[in-house]
Amino acid sequence: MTIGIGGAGSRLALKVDRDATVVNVSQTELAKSEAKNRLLAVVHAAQGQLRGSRKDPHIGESAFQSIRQELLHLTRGDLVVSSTGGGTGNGITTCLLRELAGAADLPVEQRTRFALILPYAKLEPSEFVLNTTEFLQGPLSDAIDSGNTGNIFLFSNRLKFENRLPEDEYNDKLAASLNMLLALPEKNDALKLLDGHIDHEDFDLFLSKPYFNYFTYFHHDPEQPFGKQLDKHPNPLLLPPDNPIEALFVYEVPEGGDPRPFYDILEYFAPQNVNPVFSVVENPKLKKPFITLSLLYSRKPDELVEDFNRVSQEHAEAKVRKSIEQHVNLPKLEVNLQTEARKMARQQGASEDDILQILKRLGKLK
Ligand SMILES: Nc1nc2c(ncn2[C@@H]2O[C@H](COP(=O)(O)OP(=O)(O)OP(=O)(O)O)[C@@H](O)[C@H]2O)c(=O)[nH]1
Ligand SMILES: [Mg+2]
Repeated sequence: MTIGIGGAGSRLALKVDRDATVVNVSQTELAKSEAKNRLLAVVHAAQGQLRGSRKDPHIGESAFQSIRQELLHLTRGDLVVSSTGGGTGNGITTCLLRELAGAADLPVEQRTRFALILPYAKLEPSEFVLNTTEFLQGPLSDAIDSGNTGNIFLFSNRLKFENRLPEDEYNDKLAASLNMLLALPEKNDALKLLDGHIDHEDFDLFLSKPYFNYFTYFHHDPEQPFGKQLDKHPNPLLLPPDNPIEALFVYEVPEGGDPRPFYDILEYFAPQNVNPVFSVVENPKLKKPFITLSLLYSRKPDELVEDFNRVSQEHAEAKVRKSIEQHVNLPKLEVNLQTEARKMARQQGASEDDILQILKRLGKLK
């Protein structure tokens, strides 16, 4: 089952899985949710209970205690969906990650996967960016290092802001994309197998590794080099990947289609020392081959944070520039050096002419 934490996490989790459990500190938000399964985390400050944690992760963290046992139980082996910018999702997920970092080695089937929604630093409030930076650097990094998490999906809100998409529509896109990947085992079951093999266990094993997961899918053109096609068809909803450590793909060919181009894909990965897990299946509904590819990569959270800091720094500078231009009319300072020098000389009781001459000799005055 899927667990959605906080506002964004809950909305997306329900789109990924209609039976998802949603978690919030805000009674108001929980009451609005269509979820059948809702879990209220209790905050001691009365305001938080009604208004959420208002971007303060400490409130989410303190509320975690009230649901600790239940949440740990619910999330084992499942998918947690949360944003990293706000207070509730960030705070509660932080505590979950700390628990994982401190736990003894967890068996594969108990590892939690995380789908995280990162803010678009260029256009979102700086609190969201700061919360995210701390989250990536601290709890996420420690949990990954402990080896106790499953895959981590880093979704970005970039496209939502750049294309001005309504939130609901964007959530539909994110959910549809993630479900393309998560539905692969069922797809494999339903279609005729031509080569390779991925069963549910292989797939679960892949998803339970403590790496970032980047995936994309596109119609494959057997005439074109695979790397070029991969570059041409990124998944714009996810942060771009680093060099892959592992890969998994399902290659679908139309009825009677040629399954052999999948060798090109294996060849593409060979120099990178990656041996993909794969299956080749026949899909009678297709006219052209189609590939769904997932890459596991490891990226130092520091590097992620650096990207974030760079963008948010530019963002902050641009904001300051803009507000200066808009609100502050700085009088043009026209300093006449000769007048200033005379003034200084008078103040110091020196001869004005002597000072001017010295300055002229030094080339400071014309
Ligand atoms: N894709 C997507 N992003 C969202 C949605 N709602 C909020 N966000 C993003 O999530 C971040 C804010 O986190 P929320 O999930 O609203 O916050 P929360 O976890 O409920 O915490 P508080 O409201 O601060 O208590 C920002 O980066 C928003 O742009 C949503 O429905 N979809
Ligand atoms: Mg909220």
